[in-house]
Amino acid sequence: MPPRLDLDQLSHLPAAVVRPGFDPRRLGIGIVHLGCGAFHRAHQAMHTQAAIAARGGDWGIAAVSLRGEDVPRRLAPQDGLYGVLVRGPDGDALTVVGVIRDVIGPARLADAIAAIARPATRIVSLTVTEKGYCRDAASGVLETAHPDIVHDIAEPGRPRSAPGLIVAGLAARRAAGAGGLAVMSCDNLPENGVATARVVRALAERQDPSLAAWIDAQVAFPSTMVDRIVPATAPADIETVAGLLGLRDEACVVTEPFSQWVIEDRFPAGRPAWEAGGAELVADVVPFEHMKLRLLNASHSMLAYLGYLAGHEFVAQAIVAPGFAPLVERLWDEATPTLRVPAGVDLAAYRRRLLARFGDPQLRHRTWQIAMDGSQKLPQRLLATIRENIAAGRPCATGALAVAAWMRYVRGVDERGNPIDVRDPLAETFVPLRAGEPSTRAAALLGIPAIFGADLAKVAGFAEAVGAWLERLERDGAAAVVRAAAAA
Ligand code: CS2
Repeated sequence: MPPRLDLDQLSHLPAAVVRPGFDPRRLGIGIVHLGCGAFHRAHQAMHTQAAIAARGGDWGIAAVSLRGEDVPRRLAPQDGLYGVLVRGPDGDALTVVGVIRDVIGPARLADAIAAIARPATRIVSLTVTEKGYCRDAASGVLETAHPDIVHDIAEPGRPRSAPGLIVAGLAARRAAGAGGLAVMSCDNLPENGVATARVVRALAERQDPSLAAWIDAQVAFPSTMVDRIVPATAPADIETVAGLLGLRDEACVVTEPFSQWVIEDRFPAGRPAWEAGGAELVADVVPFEHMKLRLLNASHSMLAYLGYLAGHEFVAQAIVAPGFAPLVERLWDEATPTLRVPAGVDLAAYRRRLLARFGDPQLRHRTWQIAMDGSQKLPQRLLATIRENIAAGRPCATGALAVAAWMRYVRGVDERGNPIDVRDPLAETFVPLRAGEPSTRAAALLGIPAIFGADLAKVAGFAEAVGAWLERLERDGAAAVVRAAAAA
């Protein structure tokens, strides 16, 4: 077996491998990042590496893994180094990333709190997925009954949740007199800065109202739009990267050439020169977030549910199956009137590019992976558009089909009678709603306020439309429904 990638190996890498462009040993830590999954490693970490290579600065990252020791176990023996394999039409490019300078697992969370309190730390960023915010997905309010939040209120010094860790870190920072900083969400939530501020502030208020006031005065919560498709790393990817590196890399990621990062420029204690690392710094991120969530992520979720049900393991298989691409276009047509298209964006070109990205056969992106946590994703991806269209008297039939596809999926059994591994924080809530006629089930699921709010179940005709799609999905199967819906 080849030796492991680490700092000592950095000067002996094959010539074709791109190196960090600075000496990782001499890079100080300026960012504490929560959630060190494949997406962070292929997106913010790479842009930050490019910014440091171009303009310098001690913007190394202390990466915190809240959920488990798997990522620390992979990264720590490699001194935080890992490879990003970008697979493009013109071939593969492998970059070794060296910005992660510390890797902190759940066993060392006291070190994460201390890292947030250090004066040299100027940004806390996070990619903890939608459910990591412990909020009611429909209203955005902190879920005070969430077991991790209950725990963090009882034991604020030993947090389990992302909001709990941020509050504990900020409390320590205030006590240390280290001043304010920016807390930057990089998750797929609209106005993710505002969303983060809401849960952090609500939790701080419970613990110490003076801390909440300090946060209001000292901490900025810039919003961001992030976009790069990064499937979970598969064992075959680790083998491919080992072949290219001549070294074993247990933390590598494989991704597409496309990457976009739009950042609201509010950083009271400074930031890396991300504009030199491929990011766009803007005053208003909201139009970018809506465009991305309501086009890319909305169609991704629809493709995930319908694609999985029709027997497609990967997005690239679903998108070329009969009817799927035209149906995606219909969903985008419904979403388009709700968008404020950002200046300089050509929507038709954006949509063409999205279809090409979905169809990239080198990206083995599982429909099952995207189908996960639907209860946390539907509101901002599909339901916001549906609500706006209903209010304006515009059609939303394709959106209703996407919702019905989610309902069919969470029934937990596929079209061949095999069980579906439904992963969702609300999975227990769906179980009792699995029986009965499609129309009854649709109405019952629409009655979950944490997903659909109090309004959607009551909108005249919407429950019926969803119920009718659900009935067709159960009678005819997803492939036939997609074909028919695309041709109608
Ligand atoms: C996907 C996203 O898993 C999902 O829900 O829709 O992770 C998607 O790949 C990214 O947002 C692309 O930027």
